[in-house]
Amino acid sequence: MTLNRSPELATRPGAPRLIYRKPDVLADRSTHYCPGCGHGIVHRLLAEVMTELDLPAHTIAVAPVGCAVFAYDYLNVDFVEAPHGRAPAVATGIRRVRPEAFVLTYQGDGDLAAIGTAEIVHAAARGERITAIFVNNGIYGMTGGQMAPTTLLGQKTTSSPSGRDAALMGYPIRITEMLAQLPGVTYAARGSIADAPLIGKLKAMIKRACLVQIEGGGFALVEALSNCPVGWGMTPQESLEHLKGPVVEAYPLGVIVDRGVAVAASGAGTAAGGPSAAVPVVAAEPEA
Ligand SMILES: Cc1ncc(C[n+]2csc(CCOP(=O)(O)OP(=O)(O)O)c2C)c(N)n1
Ligand code: SF4
Ligand SMILES: [Mg+2]
Repeated sequence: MTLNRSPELATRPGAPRLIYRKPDVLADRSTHYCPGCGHGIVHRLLAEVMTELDLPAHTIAVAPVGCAVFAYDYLNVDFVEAPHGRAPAVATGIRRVRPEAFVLTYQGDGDLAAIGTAEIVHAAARGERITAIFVNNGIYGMTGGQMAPTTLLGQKTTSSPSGRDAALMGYPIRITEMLAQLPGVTYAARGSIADAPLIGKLKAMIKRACLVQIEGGGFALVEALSNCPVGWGMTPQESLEHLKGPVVEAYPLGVIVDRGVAVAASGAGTAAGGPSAAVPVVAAEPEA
């Protein structure tokens, strides 16, 4: 489809109207993600929010190990690649030496809720002024679909071929609720990529989590319930239905805590300072 590129075309009766444009911060390249994978949706939302808040030039992001390891190829911002699970520790170091930067972490559930449990808990407890994006697809996608701490009871994976059995393998962890109890956490919310309205709400959560950092708050976390059609053995469409059914029953959507920036800014972990001169301060918008 040809889109409007000139005022002359724009005024022509019946001319196509531009209603969406890919943010420049989203790299112009095809991705390695499997068809229907939710990681790409989360990348796009991050690109949109960072653009709307004028953040790309101020951002230092930390990429995970897992399927999103190549996030640095898709988002045109400065990136550091962290060893598996260590993104919050690497981000803490960045925060210490670059107090003016906008610091973003991106992690999967194997990364954040298994191998990196210690790092995420202590970064949250310290109230690090970091925006953390947690993509929970309930599985180790990259390595062949093994069970993660977030895997549902009864879910079949390559390491739980008969289904996750609580007696043998324990219960799923709602790590966002666990972290939300810590006073260093200014904001914690869970959204989903399952359909367009939910994607809109997820975007509003990501925006709020970015604004918390811009305005000098503490740790801000957004969990995005996502799919892994390949690891789940489903079609992309089936995986979205599954997300809207059993997954959301186990992981309820919504804002879990929002302590407000003023409260967190006086607490521990915000010694790096309030809003930086280099990062623009933007008023919060209501949820989509
Ligand atoms: C220290 C270490 N242990 C294990 C691995 C192997 N490994 C790479 S990715 C991965 C799982 C990633 O799962 P998740 O974080 O949920 O990301 P997804 O691929 O599902 O998005 C594992 C176990 C590794 N790279 N480094
Ligand atoms: S294995 Fe799963 S998480 Fe990884 S790219 Fe494919 S669908 Fe996405
Ligand atoms: Mg995963």
